[in-house]
Amino acid sequence: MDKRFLTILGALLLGVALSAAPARPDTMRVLCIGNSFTEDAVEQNLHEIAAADGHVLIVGNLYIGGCTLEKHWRNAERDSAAYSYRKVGVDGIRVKYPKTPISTALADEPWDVVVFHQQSALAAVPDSFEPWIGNLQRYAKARTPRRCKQMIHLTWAYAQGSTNEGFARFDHSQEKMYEALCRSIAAVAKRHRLSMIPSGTAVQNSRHTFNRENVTRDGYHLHKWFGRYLVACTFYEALCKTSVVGNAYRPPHLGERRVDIAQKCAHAACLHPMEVTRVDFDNPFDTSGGNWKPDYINTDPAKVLAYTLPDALTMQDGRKVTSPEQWYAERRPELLDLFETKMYGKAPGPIEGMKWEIAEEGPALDGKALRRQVRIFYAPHKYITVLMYLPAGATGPIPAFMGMNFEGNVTISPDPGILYPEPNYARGYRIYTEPARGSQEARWPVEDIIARGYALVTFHTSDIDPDYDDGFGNGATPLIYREGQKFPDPDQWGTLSEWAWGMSRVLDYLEADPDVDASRVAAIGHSRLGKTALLAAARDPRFAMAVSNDSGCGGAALSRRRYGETIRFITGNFPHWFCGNFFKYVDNEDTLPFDQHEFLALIAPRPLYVASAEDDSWSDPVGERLAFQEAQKVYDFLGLDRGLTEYHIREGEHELTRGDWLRYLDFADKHLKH
Ligand code: GTR
Repeated sequence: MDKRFLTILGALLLGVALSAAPARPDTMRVLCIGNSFTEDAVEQNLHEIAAADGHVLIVGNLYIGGCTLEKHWRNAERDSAAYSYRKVGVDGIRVKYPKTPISTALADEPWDVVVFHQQSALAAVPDSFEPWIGNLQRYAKARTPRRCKQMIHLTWAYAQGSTNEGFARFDHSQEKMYEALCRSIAAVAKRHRLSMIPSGTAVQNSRHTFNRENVTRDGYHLHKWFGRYLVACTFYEALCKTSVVGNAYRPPHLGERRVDIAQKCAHAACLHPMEVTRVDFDNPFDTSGGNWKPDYINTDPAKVLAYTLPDALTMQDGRKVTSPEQWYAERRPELLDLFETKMYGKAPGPIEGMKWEIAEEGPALDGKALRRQVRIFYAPHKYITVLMYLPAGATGPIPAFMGMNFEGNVTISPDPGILYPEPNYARGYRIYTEPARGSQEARWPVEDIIARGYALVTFHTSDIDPDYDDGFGNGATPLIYREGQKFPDPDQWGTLSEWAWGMSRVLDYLEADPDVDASRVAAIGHSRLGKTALLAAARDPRFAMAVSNDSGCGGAALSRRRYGETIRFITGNFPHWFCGNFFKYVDNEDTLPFDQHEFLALIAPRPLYVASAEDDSWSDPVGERLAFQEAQKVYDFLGLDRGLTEYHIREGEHELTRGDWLRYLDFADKHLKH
């Protein structure tokens, strides 16, 4: 039957106007019989990538979430109008046609390619394809032009730690799932003479090349910018047989480096569809190993470029700060506002009527401590699980150290009483299994802390915002959104600011905890969490003290020194940490209206401890010390005692050690003990 007639018939049946593309010889028409993985793969970017190379790609996706091949076949057999048919037309605009049967979509265009997609966990099970794939092939063949090619989608393995039920089939192992997918799809492709779109390998390439966490957004669906672009690149190259490397299309919100990585990983997958390739890319800092190329990053003290620091005691309008009162009333608020709007992003205030519940309490550490675990609800279904250790038998409210942890409360001590997060709550982040218990113990000398009469208060970053670039959709991020807003404004919070806000919410709780004196709480943190502790204390004057351990770039280190980690690298590796305005200062440090010495000065008049490590050149120990010394000048100007500020540099690497803690405890003894 004439295809145009069928199209018109289909359109009439749907009551909408589906239209065949004008016949340009280089037009390619691809129809997917798919599901949500297909939605991630082809409904965005693909048309644009092809257009950048001068191709016209018409893309159709017959969508049912989680659809299996068996169900596709049943739907075909009954001609059931079960699909949301999405079509990206010649103009690149995506239109959704509800309640469409497969037959109508097959008749909608003279398709050049039909791609079959199995449900993501079943795709690794060859038996699950039979006899459905053969039936569907025949069904499609009878309704498409003779030249129409048929393909199969090699989908991707889930993120390690994914809570998708299908993951159990692979013992929750990403590698096992990937290998099973390859075996299964290769066998099906051979048996049914299908060629393959190796998305699963592209995803795996990227995991091995760059960052294991960044490809998916919830543990199995693709990250909205990076993962989707990566897989669209793979489709493009597999369909159009043109290398995607160097393609000029730029998806929203992806830096050049991740575009480069995605293109190369997709290309490598098309060249070697069944093996993982770790691609070379222009990566000055290898996030997996910490090796950076010296030509990109300066770690040579002799090569530090000249710079002039802004004067902490000069207002933006050029006026000199002439009195401590003026500092507190004018300059400090001005600086805080600049740091909030140009670097970290503004956070909302406290949560009205915030609720909490004691989830667990009991003796711990051989009776030396009382362990208390508290859930603090900051949004419906969102809460922080705070883990506290208090010296057993403490009488009266005591001072405390509050610091977030990187990998979950269970990692800070082998104490078997520490609660695991509820599985669904940790969705899409790392898996919490028994072996993780105590894995970060060396950073948390709990016994020393309680023996010295302090409470330790800690919680996991993920409870506020998981530490990966998810497209600003998860964690506390959406709390600030107006209706319809999907992305923070350029001056609204990034993850560091969210975490700091979370520390303040925990302090809200401590104000109600009778055993802790909330007016004597030190904010402490290592590295990215050192940046966070400084921000929390800068913003929230209730914190009585701040401790920055190796906080480096974006923490205690001067940005203008461009030594070790720079704004370019930190925003490239962690685009979610800062607010949008901060990106203006990439390679443009001299135009910053402040530098980090002024960030440290925001802690005054409270005690401030900054620490560095000799071998931690990535954090620029010299830049940390210089910033500290400049901040001290503000303390001096304010007439504050020199004992309120302390700095140390110790031998060794980027780490928070017991030795560091012992010094912080000594310092706290001077300031937080009555
Ligand atoms: C590094 C990052 C640093 C620091 C560190 C950490 O990869 O470049 O800014 O935050 O991570 O938090 O351990």
